[in-house]
Formats: sequence, structure tokens, C-alpha cells
Amino acid sequence: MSHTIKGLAESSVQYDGSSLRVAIVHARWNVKVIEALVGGAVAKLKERGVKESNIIIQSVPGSFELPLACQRVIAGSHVQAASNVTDLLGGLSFGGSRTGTPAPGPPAPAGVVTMPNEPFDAVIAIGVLIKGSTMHFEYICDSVSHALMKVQLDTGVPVIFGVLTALTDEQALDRAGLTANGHNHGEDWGLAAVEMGSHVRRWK
Ligand code: DLZ
Repeated sequence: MSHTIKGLAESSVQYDGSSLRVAIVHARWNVKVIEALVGGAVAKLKERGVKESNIIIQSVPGSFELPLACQRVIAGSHVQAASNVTDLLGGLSFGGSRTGTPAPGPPAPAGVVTMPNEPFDAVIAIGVLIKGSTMHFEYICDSVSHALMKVQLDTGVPVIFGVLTALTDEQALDRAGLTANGHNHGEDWGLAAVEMGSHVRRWK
């Protein structure tokens, strides 16, 4: 068994997510990697007991849109989220777990459920930025990471930093568990959401 100094150490506490409500906000750029990361996060949320009906998934175009979307999702001012992961990923097959609890109100467009205004214990922001030949990467990485930190400090709701900032396609695939020796960081983000959501409930 190979040992590495890197990565998330397993907690001695098994955090219980059964009463937690978690939002995943994900970008659609580099969707193959996104798909794997969202899947990893959802799998670990469920493994820790988070109910499917308490996992809300919202997509946005790119990583640059993540901070505002997280802020609005936390504020509860949004009214709709796509109803399942398949919808969110533009019809790609993805397990199709159903998320979101329909709320009373006017009927939503097909494939969309309205969301109740219950608070979230944590939000996972997932994006995949891959360096290109311009400065786009640097600007987006910098602004998004600072803005996501600001959202969590301003709102007091943990925002899990699920943004891969990869220098190559290979790095992105590796960190989504899509290579032979890769590891899916989405799993770590799911665990982090349950742990931080649990902590913040106690710290209130
Ligand atoms: C424009 C752009 C570029 C070049 N690269 C990425 C990327 O690698 N990952 C990502 O999530 N989004 C990228 N975008 C899109 C921006 O995040 C954003 O959606 C647009 O600039 C519109 O605001």
C-alpha cells in the first residue's frame, strides 16, 4: 500500500448528515470532470446519511458564476433548481438521483422543481478550471476563490471550495478519479460539507 502525505485525513468522528440540508452548485464547463465530481460529492453525502430530498443541485454556466449562485441559494431568494443531476448536466447520464422537495406555488417548467425556503447547512461549489493560453484562468481562479470565501464569511454558511484549478486536462481528470491512480475530490467535498455543516450547527 502506498502512503502519501497529501489529502484529507479521515476524521475520528463519523459525522451524521441525516438532518442536514446541502446544496451543490456546479458549473457546466468541462462537464465530464464536473459529472464525476458531483457524483463523488453526492455519494459521500448519502453515505453520511444526508437524505436525497435534502440535496439540492443547481447548475450555472461557468465557475465565474458560482459565487453569486451560492450567495443566492443560501439567501433562499432563488425559486427553482433543476430536479435531478441528469437535467443539470444537460441530459448526460449520471445516476439520475432525484433532488429537491417540491414546494407549493405556481407550477414550475418541466424538469424543474421549486425549492422550499429552508436554510442550508452547507453549500458545495463545484467548478473545473483548466489553464489555457490566455489569462482567463488566472483571473477566474483568483476572483472565484476570494468570492466564495467572502460568501461563506458573510453568510456564516460553509461554502466548500470544490473548484479544481488544473494546469492540464490530465490533472483535472486525475482529481476527479478519472485516471488509473486518480482520486475523486468530490468525495472529500461531500465529507467536508457534512463535517462543516455539523460543526456550524453546534457553533450557533
Ligand atoms: C470563459 C471560461 C474559460 C475560458 N474557461 C473556463 C473554465 O475552464 N472553467 C469554467 O468553469 N469556466 C470557464 N469559462 C467560463 C466562465 O467561468 C464564465 O462562465 C464566463 O466568462 C461567463 O461569465
